[in-house]
Amino acid sequence: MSVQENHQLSGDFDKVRDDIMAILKMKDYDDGSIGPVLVRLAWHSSGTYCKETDTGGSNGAGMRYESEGGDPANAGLQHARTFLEPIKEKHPWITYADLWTLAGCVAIKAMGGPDVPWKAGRSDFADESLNPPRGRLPDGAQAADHLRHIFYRMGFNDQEIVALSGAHNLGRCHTDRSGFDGAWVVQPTRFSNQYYKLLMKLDWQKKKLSNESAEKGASWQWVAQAPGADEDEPPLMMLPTDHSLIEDDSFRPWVEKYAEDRDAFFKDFSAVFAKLVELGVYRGEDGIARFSHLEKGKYDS
Ligand code: ZEM
Repeated sequence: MSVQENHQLSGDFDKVRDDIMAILKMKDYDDGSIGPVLVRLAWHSSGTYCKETDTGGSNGAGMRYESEGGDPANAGLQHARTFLEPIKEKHPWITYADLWTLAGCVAIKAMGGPDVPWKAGRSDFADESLNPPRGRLPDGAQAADHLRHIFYRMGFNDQEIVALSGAHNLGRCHTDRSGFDGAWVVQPTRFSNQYYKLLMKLDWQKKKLSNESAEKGASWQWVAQAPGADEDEPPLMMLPTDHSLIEDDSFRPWVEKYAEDRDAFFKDFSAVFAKLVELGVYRGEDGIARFSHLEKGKYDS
């Protein structure tokens, strides 16, 4: 057993949490916080899970390798990984797979969101042979049927899809990453249910995007001026997938509920984000996660 495996459960996770908290504010980065991009890192490391084949998910930290890290769907997340590197250096016993998921949970809480239960024990792949194939993460240019295809594969239902989408209260789109442009809410470093309120309330219009964006698969998005904003301020935005939540008869009631009931959203978001970062993480009796159900059998014997 490696040194890493011996210590990865007994390390001081409270110290790691404190060190993550201490790097969240960054004046010159986006809206002054790296919290949103850390949340996206946790999500994209987990969102490759497929329940049929029991592959993908946060265990393994496959994004360290080109096949996953270089996926255009993960554009920009190299920044998140680099921001966390000093923390890994200071606490070398923590695995990347644990650090990336923990950082997302810490960031959610620090930005005013709910406590998300988090458990240690993920391991890091020794090479990229167990990495999931590309193409498992959602494409914002699509609509409700695509969201179902992607999130049902992970084992989520319609309510959970709408709750997870509320993460778009945080952060922004970057033309040089996804091709989409702008933030969903006025205060994108504050966790709230504004995303749902704005989806319901504003007069969203389709806007064509630049050729540079179109080349990344983002040919248009929804835009609306924030309430009370000057005309020269950049508008708020919604992805086609975000807006599809209010066009769909099964998704829409959940948008309405979360717009009206902040506490219900916080509670449901906490549960669903905790479920997300646990996908495909199977711990043995020693508390250390195995790689895939096949490998699990091998390790347990
Ligand atoms: Zn996102 N997301 N996402 N998301 N996401 C972006 C940014 C962020 C979709 C999507 O295409 C995009 C979830 C679900 C879905 C965050 C969290 C979560 C961006 C902008 C796109 C295009 C990337 C860029 O240009 O930098 C789609 C289609 C989703 C399907 C529902 C879920 C689930 C999330 C967490 C629970 C966050 C925090 C960001 C902001 C990142 C940042 O850098 O500010």
